[in-house]
Amino acid sequence: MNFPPIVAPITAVGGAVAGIRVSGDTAHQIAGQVFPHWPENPAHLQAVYGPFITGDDGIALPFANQRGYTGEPAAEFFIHGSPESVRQLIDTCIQAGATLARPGEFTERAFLNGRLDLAQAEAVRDLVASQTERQLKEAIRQRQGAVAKSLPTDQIIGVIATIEAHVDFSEELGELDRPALVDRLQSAADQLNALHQTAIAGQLLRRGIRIAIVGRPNVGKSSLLNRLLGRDRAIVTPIAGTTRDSLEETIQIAGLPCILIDTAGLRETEDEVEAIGVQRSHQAVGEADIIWHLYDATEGWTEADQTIANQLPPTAVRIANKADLKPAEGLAISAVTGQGIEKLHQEVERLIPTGLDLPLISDRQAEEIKAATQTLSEAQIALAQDIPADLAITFLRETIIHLGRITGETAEPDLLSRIFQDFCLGK
Ligand SMILES: Nc1nc2c(ncn2[C@@H]2O[C@H](COP(=O)(O)OP(=O)(O)O)[C@@H](O)[C@H]2O)c(=O)[nH]1
Ligand SMILES: [Mg+2]
Repeated sequence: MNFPPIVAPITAVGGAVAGIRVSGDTAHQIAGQVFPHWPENPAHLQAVYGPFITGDDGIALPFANQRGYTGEPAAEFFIHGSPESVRQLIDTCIQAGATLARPGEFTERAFLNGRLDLAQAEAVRDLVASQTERQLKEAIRQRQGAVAKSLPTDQIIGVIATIEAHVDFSEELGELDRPALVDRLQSAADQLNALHQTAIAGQLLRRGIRIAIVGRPNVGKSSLLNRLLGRDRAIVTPIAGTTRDSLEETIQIAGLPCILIDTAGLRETEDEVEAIGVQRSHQAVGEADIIWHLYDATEGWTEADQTIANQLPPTAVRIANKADLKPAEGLAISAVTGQGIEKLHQEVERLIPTGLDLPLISDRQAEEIKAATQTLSEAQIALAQDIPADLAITFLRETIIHLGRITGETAEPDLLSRIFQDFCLGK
């Protein structure tokens, strides 16, 4: 294939060291022009230290054809992290024949060169963006190919082959065993359904779990937020109504990304500013994945707490706070001493259980799986009834096309460019 050389920084601005990658058919020649110590026959991954023609010094790292990230001959340079030094080296590479890479172009090349499938390429983006333990773990698993492995593509292709053989050699092979094929397709359908069910957890893992902390004034909502954050973000006072606006903080709970929302409370109020806060609280509750309804253990469950509970969905979790002052039934915690807080961690973990065999798919992948499930079931219907087998083949081919869009085998160019556009420069 013909891949003109491209160049871009691969590290973010602000570090002590900066990395730059050149990739393409003539990457090694370009490296030779900007780095005089570049070896005549560079060995894969054999780093060389020396000066660049820009004046800065650093390390040049060769990648042999089909061995590096992009699958093309490539070179990576590590120099001092000065933005000016980076700019000069990139300019020099451009003068030597490279063009500046588009965002995502390195990964796009890796895909075009067969180093990654499309789901793996998307996982690279997730991997780089991951900020919590579970996000990282899931992105690594998907970058290793977990999505493609979980698709029943081969099973479906097997069924297509069986039907085609019978269409072509109907005399030799006899009647098509339609019920057996419907069964084989059902196991593929079950697999697709199971995979589709991971999409909700996948979405939560990518966007973060929204947790609204609600309750009447002074029950300790802000104190709980501060306890979970490990620092004093929200103002805590013994005067009711101090948190007039909702506060949002992103933290990691049980390795999961969580957006905690300390609401202003849900009480009726004459104060105009507080009223806006109350309005926002209702919105936060509506958008939340988890609602923690705090009440004061020293006062017990009061009528005012019940009034709030009546405005909440039944999924809201009742939590007795200030359990250090008075023991309470059910889920009891203390925002001050930290007792019982680990039970809240478990509440969060339930949304994205650990140890799932299947990858947590993205919304895009879920859409294709849904479409694939649809055409697969039409193929089953066609086979179950006395409809010519060609129609079933048509539906099964459509199914394969939908699944192929997940891995990129059947992805149209505009789908590819849409996906790679989402990447940052240097990816
Ligand atoms: N002893 C004890 N006091 C608490 C606890 N949580 C909050 N408080 C106190 O209760 C008061 C109100 O807390 P705050 O977090 O501002 O309540 P909010 O209005 O619901 O946000 C403050 O004086 C806190 O120090 C707790 O678990 N134990
Ligand atoms: Mg508060």
